[in-house]
Amino acid sequence: MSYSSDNIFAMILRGEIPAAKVYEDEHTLAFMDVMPQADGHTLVIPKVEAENFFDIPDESLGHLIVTTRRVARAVQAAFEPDGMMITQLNGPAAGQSVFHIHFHIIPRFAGQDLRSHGRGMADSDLLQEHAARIRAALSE
Ligand code: DGP
Repeated sequence: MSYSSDNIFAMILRGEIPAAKVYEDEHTLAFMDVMPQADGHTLVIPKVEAENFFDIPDESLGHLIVTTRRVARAVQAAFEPDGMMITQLNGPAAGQSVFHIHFHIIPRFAGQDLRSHGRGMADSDLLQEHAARIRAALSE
């Protein structure tokens, strides 16, 4: 499959649909997952057109992983989870549903199961509140 620019994350990058943004720079964008598997579930995407881990250029992957760690540190500070999952899915068989590469940052709380992947829309005010908490931690 080759990259298609009509995916939902490309639309967010173009400003065609809204997102609760937490961080943006020249190469990357981070925003709240609209179907969070846990509170604080954040997505990080590159601005380059790439479908998955295999077709993203090395340099862009470098920017993407550095931003992912930066945002993950802020999520850690904002939500104080017991652990943190950083995941990245490639292909429908692996569960990928949006074909613009992204890393998931998913806080894990002891004894708390994850909510289902890609199901159940969160309240948009709550997502904005969570994004504000992460942005505050980023600027500390
Ligand atoms: P994956 O299945 O790994 O491709 O993850 C895609 C994630 O994107 C999934 O957790 C749900 C989330 N998602 C789907 N549509 C939207 C959207 O329109 N906005 C936001 N913020 N997240 C979305």
